[in-house]
Formats: sequence, structure tokens, C-alpha cells
Amino acid sequence: MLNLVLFGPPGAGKGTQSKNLIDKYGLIHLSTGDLLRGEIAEGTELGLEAKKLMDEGKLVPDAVVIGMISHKLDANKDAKGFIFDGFPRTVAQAAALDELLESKGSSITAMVALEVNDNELEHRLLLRGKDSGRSDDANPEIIRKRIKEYNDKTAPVADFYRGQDKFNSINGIGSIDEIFAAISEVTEKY
Ligand code: B4P
Repeated sequence: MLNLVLFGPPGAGKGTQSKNLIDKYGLIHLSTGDLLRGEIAEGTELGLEAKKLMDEGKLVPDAVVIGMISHKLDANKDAKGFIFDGFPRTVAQAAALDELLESKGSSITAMVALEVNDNELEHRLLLRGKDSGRSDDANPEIIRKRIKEYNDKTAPVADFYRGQDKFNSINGIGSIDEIFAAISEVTEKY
């Protein structure tokens, strides 16, 4: 099984590169951001709670996203592997993911971290905000808050995978094809 964690700050290109990885390796894409936006679109109670936090640039509680991922793993028992996009975003989520996979006789193969500087992130997200309709992309202050949340709570997740010798850093600036070629090189090591 190929289980990849696609990691990086908001706007690093995780969603963009996930599409290429699905096409090439036939993996199931699990994006907690997309799952949460699905709940918002359906107007569920979970979605209403999540929207408030997302619009403030804050993370949604660990238990909520871990529950969503657990449900999706159970629903895709025959998958060749998974791309975890935007998850885990805290060390607690990373530890929970290890436990969930272990209980299914599986594990994370590798983490691929996309490195992009803050100015470029802000530029990309504001650009996306013009036509995506995503309220969390529209305001520079909220974008800076999301980047701060990433530095405070999510960046330490890299050390979690470094400790397991699964961390791989990729330059996330360049053309989408160049970046995908670098990601493919990493995945083919495993
Ligand atoms: P996410 O939906 O995960 O999204 P993201 O971090 O904003 O973006 P991503 O990195 O996928 O960027 P993309 O490829 O689209 O999170 C949204 C919110 O949900 C979070 O803030 C949080 O509140 C909540 N949430 C999600 N998961 C959670 C969790 N596990 N725990 C708690 N809360 C959670 O790229 C961005 C833009 O850049 C696009 O417009 C793209 O076209 C462009 N781009 C991509 N690659 C490029 C390149 N090489 N050059 C130029 N532009 C590029």
C-alpha cells in the first residue's frame, strides 16, 4: 500500500499536486479541507461549526477531522493506498492516524512536504480567492492567520515524520509539472 502524507502551508499546492498523484498512482484522495467544505455545502451541524473556525483562519478540532478520516478509511477498505492532503495538521492528528492505520495492518509510507515562502502563499491564496468563492481566501488578514496557525500547530508535524525517517522536502516553487516530477522521484524510492 502506498500511503502518502502531502504536507505544506495553506496554498503550497497540496490540492493541486494531489490531482496528479491520483492520476498516476490510482490512490484515494482524502482532503480534510474538501470533506469540511462538503459538510458546509450540505449545511450539516458539523459544517456550520467548522465554517466559523475556517473563516477565522483557525483549525477545526482534532476529534472532528480524525472522525472524518476514520470513516473514510473504513469506506475504502480495498484501496491501493491513500493521499492524505491537509491531514494530519497537528501532532495529535498524526499520532491518531498512525493508530488508525496500524489497526488496519497498514502505515504511512512517506511524507512529502512542499516548501513555499509566506509572500508567495499570500499571493496564491488571494489570487484563488478572486474566483474560488472560498471565504477563507478573500482576506489577507485571515490568510496570515492561517499561515500563523500552520507555523504554530502544523509545522511540528514534520518532526513527527522526521523521527520516523519518512520526511521528504520538495521545493514548492516552480511549474506544477516540475514540482510533480520532484514528488514522483520521492514516491518511487518507496
Ligand atoms: P485546505 O482545504 O487543506 O486548503 P489549503 O491549505 O488552503 O490549500 P492547498 O495547499 O491545498 O492549496 P492548493 O493546491 O489549492 O484547508 C482549508 C481550511 O480547512 C484550513 O485553514 C482549516 O481551517 C481547515 N482544515 C482542513 N484540514 C484540517 C485539519 N486536518 N485539521 C484542522 N483543520 C483543518 O493551491 C493554492 C493555490 O495556489 C491554487 O490557486 C493553485 O492554483 C495555486 N498553485 C498551486 N501550485 C502552484 C504553483 N506551482 N505555482 C503557482 N501557483 C500554484
